[in-house]
Amino acid sequence: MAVAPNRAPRSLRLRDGRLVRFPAVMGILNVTPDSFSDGGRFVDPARAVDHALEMEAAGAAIIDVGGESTRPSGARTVPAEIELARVTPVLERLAGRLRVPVSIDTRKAVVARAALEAGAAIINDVSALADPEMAPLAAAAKCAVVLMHMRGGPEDHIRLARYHDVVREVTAYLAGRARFAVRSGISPLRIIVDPGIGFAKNARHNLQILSGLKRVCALGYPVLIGASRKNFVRMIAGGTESDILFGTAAVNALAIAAGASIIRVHDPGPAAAVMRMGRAIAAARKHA
Ligand code: PMM
Repeated sequence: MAVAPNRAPRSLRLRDGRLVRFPAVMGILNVTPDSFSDGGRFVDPARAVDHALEMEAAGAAIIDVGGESTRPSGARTVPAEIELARVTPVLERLAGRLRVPVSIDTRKAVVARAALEAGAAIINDVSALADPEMAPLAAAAKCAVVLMHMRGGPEDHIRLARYHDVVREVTAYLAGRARFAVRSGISPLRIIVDPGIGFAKNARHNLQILSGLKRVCALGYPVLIGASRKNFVRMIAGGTESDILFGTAAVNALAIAAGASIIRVHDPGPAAAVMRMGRAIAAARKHA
């Protein structure tokens, strides 16, 4: 059953009528004490809101709010009550202040439901609808969903990083989860897929996915890439602040050139500049 549009749509229409044009920058707002890059910085809701507004001003077209760190190597599963206590005050304060839509980065339907009630428009689910309540919730709410590839929980990332052909296996998994989403009543026009950079993947797997990204894009769904500041960037580009920033920018530029629709980043300013250049070059190609 072909469920995806033939080519990835150029934009995403949200349930409230707002349009996100691709390629788009998603700014990361981790309200967690332990995320690998920004852990602890935005636990205070007032600071979190200020940072969301700064990211919007810098060019983020979506703000992704998360209350559970899923970073590889040792992130602990957080009980739903704690996740809710972290994200709800931030979502409530953001409502009416942000012009751009909010996505909720969660694996738990109970957290997603509360976030949708507080105004979120997108569910970013790194477990690709593993919670049995998640797909019915997304279908009924008519919200967009990000389906990401990973294996096991954050604690098994390294053990499970074994593939014959990582691009083929990840693409097949995403196609399967998208079929499941459509069977569950989620419109194919509301599905975004994500190969899950760094999730049960070593540096070589991440590079193989990025170099084979066109095969993921050929699924016909918008593709999200979250490479920002991840370990493989530090390993390859170098560990200084500018190495990490430029290394991330290089990944994002190449991902957009390969057809990615959304880049998820900690630093929306540089990412938005990369995206503007990408758009301009693509537009010039059309007129050539
Ligand atoms: N990475 C992290 C968390 N959530 N969601 C998606 N869709 N894709 C990702 O690559 C992703 C994610 C971990 O990184 P962080 O701790 O910097 O948020």
